[in-house]
Amino acid sequence: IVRPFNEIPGLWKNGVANLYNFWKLDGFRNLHRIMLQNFNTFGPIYREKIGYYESVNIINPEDAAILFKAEGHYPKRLKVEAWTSYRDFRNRKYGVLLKNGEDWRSNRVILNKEVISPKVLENFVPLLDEVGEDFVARVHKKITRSGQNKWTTDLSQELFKYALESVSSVLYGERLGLMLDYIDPEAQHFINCITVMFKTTSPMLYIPPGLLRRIGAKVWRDHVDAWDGIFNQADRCIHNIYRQLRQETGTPKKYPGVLASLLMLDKLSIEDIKASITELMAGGVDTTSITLLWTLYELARHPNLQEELRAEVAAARAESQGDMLEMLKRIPLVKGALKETLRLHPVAVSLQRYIAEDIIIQNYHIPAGTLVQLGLYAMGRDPQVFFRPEHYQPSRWLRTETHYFRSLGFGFGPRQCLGRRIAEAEMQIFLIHMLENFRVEKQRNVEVQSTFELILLPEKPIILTLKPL
Ligand code: HEM
Ligand code: 2DC
Repeated sequence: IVRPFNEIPGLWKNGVANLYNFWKLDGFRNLHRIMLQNFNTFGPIYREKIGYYESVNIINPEDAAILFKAEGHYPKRLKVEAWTSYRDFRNRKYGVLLKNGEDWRSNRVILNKEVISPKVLENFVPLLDEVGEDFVARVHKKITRSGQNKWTTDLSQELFKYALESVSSVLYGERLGLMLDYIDPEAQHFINCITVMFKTTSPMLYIPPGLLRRIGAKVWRDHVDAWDGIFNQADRCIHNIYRQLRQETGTPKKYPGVLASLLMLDKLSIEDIKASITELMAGGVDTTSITLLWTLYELARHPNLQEELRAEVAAARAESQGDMLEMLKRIPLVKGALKETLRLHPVAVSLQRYIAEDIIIQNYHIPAGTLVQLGLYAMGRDPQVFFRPEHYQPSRWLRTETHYFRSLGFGFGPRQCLGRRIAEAEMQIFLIHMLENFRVEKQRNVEVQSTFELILLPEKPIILTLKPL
């Protein structure tokens, strides 16, 4: 017999008291650990209310399958009110990230063709390969300058630049020049703004931004400044391309980038295009760079695995005579490594949907309209789901274990990450070039944990040493 919604275990009766306890536990930065602990206390399903944020949380892949089958035609994630409030406040259009319903679907279908369909990969790969080569050249230069035949550093700023350069080259078909010694201060400002934007979002998941705005709270003001910086920089890039396109006559020979393709296609309004391009540009920096940093960290901790990956890349290079598109088809272990990184260090602590129909999970009835969250971080570390979850083992993604609803780092279905193809190609190409040129080592044996700043980030700097092979 199915049990009613109100019997789901958890703390959901007093949102304000729960918010107070959450705050005491420093929950704004520990969300992932608190979720893990809640699953330990309540089992594979629990209900929760913190401030005004109410949800049902699940952890099992089989339950995730039920959730995504009930997502409906217009899948809807948790509404991040800080982001919609900013756009309402500044009178800016929502892009695909924030749109819902038919407006979301019609925009998403057109964007899919230009951003995530398999056929665009051949356009992206040469652009991304060039950025990868420039990154390697930059590291070689740093190593030479150090005079020690190695470079020891916190790579995060370098990786932010690599990621912004990569996503920009694909979106605009042009280089920003971030792999050079002197970089445009505006670009550096854009990078800083993204970090601040994410960081200031997390408290506003639980305290309504409208309220914070009325009382003139600092988080809200910092959040607005951060988005202003993001939009200003994106507007400049977009305007540049728009102007070039209007001056050009005839059709260009080479691939002109996602933005120019969308403008020429003429199926979305300019305002819709601007809104989504800005989101793609902002979404393409911290996500891939942090995932790459975690991957280098894991490879530094597992030197034998690092050699195995290097051998795979060398064989792939030989078999494909350097054709990068071909190479990407011959590196299953490198792809497994990226999946393994996202399992242990996911960018998104959870996936969520407002379900479109009633469902039954763990024998509890859950009514349509409920916000259901899959605890992605908790699932990745659950020994019931992954054999020896604490082991970083890329080969588990090759054959041996079942993958059913287990590889969800980019989300699922029609609402999954729009930047997925860009992110995957960019990260694979980065690892290929790094493995071909450098050995990655780590100083001492320090474990680095995650901290929640809307996305999960390393809680302290990761210091790595790069040595030429
Ligand atoms: C959405 C993860 C990189 C742009 C998402 C979602 C996840 C995610 C989990 C929500 C999916 C869902 O609800 O099912 C990641 C990870 C990345 C990454 C792990 C890299 C390691 C990127 C990049 C871009 C991007 C590089 C831009 C080029 C977006 C956009 C959405 C999204 C626009 C919203 C799509 C929509 O609502 O239709 N991402 N992402 N992401 N991501 Fe990413
Ligand atoms: C954060 O409880 C934790 O890809 C919340 O590229 C639930 C939640 C909702 C939406 C998620 C967010 C979490 C993490 C960051 C995500 C976001 C959807 C898209 C965004 C996963 C899990 C991200 C990083 C996008 C960001 C695009 C940019 C323009 C802001």
